[in-house]
Amino acid sequence: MTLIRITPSWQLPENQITPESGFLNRRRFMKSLIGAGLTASILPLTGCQSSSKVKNQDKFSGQEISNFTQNPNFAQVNRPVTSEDLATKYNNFYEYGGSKSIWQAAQALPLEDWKVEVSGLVKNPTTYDLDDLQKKFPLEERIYRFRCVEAWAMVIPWLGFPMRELMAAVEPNSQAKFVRFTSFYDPKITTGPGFWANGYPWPYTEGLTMAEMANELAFFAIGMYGKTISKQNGAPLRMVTPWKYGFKGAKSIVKIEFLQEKPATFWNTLVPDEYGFQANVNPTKPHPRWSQATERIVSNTPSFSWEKQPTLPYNGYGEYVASLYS
Ligand SMILES: Nc1nc2c(c(=O)[nH]1)N[C@H]1C(S)=C(S)[C@@H](COP(=O)(O)O)O[C@H]1N2
Ligand SMILES: [Mo]
Repeated sequence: MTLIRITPSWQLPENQITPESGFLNRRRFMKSLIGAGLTASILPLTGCQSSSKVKNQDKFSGQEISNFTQNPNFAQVNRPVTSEDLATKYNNFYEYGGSKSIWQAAQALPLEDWKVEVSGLVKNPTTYDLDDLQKKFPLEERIYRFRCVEAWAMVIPWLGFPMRELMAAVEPNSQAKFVRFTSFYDPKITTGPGFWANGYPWPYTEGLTMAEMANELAFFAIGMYGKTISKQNGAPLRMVTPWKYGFKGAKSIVKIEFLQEKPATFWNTLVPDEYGFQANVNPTKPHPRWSQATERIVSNTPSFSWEKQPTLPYNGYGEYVASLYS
């Protein structure tokens, strides 16, 4: 096993410290304190205790999957696949903490009796359990580029099924224009960010248009690296939309709703000018606080030495998705 050394956040230059939490200015901080009441700040302690009772692994996280095909259209990209160690130890998952090192805290996620409710403007509302999800949709592997809005990039071999297979099963009706994805949230368990995130618009939600969801690229991952997906990467089911910034990819999904109106989403509600609903990877559209022209390839070296490469429009997937936005 390779030993990973990720530079601790206190060693990073200022511009590399978790910019997704960087908007936390004093005004918002005060607002969240007032909104939540100071007593709520003792909650994280209770959460730590309950996490030790939860089983670390079961068949829906970290177990080998054998019955999948490799999709030949997505068998490789023009850079190496990120090591599994790195992809599972450098994460954004605010429910379990505000740093990149949340993989242990995320083991508190309880997968037992998980259900995914698919509802709203559909002909066949369905609640799936995880056995249903693994059996109903043929599984394929797709190697996709991954680009966080913070400008770091990885390459991940996902296992799962196209979102449009699920659409075909539940049959959205003609009124459905948007879909909202909701992540697992339980204030006793998802205590990671601590008191500063009280008053935030939990649970984490994201959304797509119907055309985006029906696109060939849009994918539900239930696995990665040949195994059921790790908790820190969003077990048991997460969204993968490789032409969009990573924050679009809601993890640990419990609900999928087809709607007429554009849904409010987590980051867009908090910081609308930085996290647009559309949020496609775009080198010519800078984030208000940094350029998006280049990206840094996450590797096992200290982050200041990470290789810089030009950002590609739609993260290199323009041939699949550019027509959605013309
Ligand atoms: N529920 C939930 N989903 C989430 C997040 C989160 O904080 N909570 N972070 C998002 C962001 S900002 C990114 S970059 C990706 C990170 O995915 P990874 O940890 O698997 O690389 O997850 C996205 N999905
Ligand atoms: Mo992100």
